[in-house]
Amino acid sequence: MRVRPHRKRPFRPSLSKSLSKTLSGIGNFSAGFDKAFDKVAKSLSLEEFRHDVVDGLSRPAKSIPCKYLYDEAGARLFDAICDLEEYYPTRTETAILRRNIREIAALLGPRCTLVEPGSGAGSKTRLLLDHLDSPEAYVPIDVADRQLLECSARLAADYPLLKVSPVCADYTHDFELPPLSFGSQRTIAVFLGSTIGNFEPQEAGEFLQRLARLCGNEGGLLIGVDLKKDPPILHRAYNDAQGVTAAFNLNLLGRINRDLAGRLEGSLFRHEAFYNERAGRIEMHLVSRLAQGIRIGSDEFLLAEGESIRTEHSYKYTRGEFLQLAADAGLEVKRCWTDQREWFSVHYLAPFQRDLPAQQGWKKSCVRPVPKESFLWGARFHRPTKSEVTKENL
Ligand code: AVI
Repeated sequence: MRVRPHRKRPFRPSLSKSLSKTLSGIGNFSAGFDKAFDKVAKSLSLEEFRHDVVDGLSRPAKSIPCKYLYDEAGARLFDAICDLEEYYPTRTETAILRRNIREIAALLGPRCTLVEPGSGAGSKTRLLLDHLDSPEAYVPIDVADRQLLECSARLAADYPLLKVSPVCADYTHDFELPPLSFGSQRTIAVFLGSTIGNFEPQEAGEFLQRLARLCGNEGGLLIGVDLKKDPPILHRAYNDAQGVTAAFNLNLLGRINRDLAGRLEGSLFRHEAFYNERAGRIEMHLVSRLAQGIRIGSDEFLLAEGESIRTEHSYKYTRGEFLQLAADAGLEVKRCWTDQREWFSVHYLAPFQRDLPAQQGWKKSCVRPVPKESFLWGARFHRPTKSEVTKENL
């Protein structure tokens, strides 16, 4: 329950002007690194952070958007999660990429520009860059500005022929991209790590549409998707024995204290993550150990004992569900690779219609007619007909 009434402001900033910062050290990034770093503004303003936290805590079911888990400490903790024995997605996806890298490189084609929202530590990018035929440019996009710039500097040094153009932005909003006319043949969006699962299904569809527009008719999208599996495996992955995921979750409280003059006591919360089978998602929460009042600047909220703040959803898909999500966004699954246990999948998607003028991007008209509809997770999904589900794309 929220104690002090707070005036709700209509707050929908266009990040394209105010918050996203594009660096321009293309081609010689490492030399201008320090200067460039100074020039980068925080990609998420404190004002927006405060608004989202206050808004989320004012709701009957309290929540904070999961993007705020990734400050510098959060990004490092997430990297540590990726190395955990229990957290299978990173390992499994990397193995899929390694096993199929030649075929992937052939599909992506020569002289492409890679655009990678949420580029993080960028380790899988190197695997791609090592195998692609003369990649032209790499555009990593991330909110964790220091990590983004450090990785970009290292890549620029290691791949001297590659134009590296980092963009510090919250890719869940519209953001400004550097001109993508690097002389490359096509734009390929890379969205690995199953981050698509952190969007609500409807948002995931909208995000895929934006990526489709970004890539245009000649381009494509390489995306990693975590698959539905036995709940105990999922439970272990988000409740590791060393407590790294718990630290990652609880770190959000420290960030609120630091950036928003919050007064939250970490020891009064516990990490909780469970698989919600009906919704097909892992839910991560911070649960209050006792009834308490929490202050964030001048706002105060009451939490009952056991009441939780939801900090993340991580949706898991079947291959058919993801095929449908992509189809609704105007994208066709050209190829899908998976591991033997079918725990994880990597898809190569391309727009359905290849004859639209470049830059025109996705249009309603290029989505297949919807013969049947079903309702899953409250979002509209098109159930593919038999003829759409070919062996090749499943
Ligand atoms: C980034 N994302 C795909 C991770 C996931 O699995 O949903 C974030 C994460 N949260 C807890 N562990 C990992």
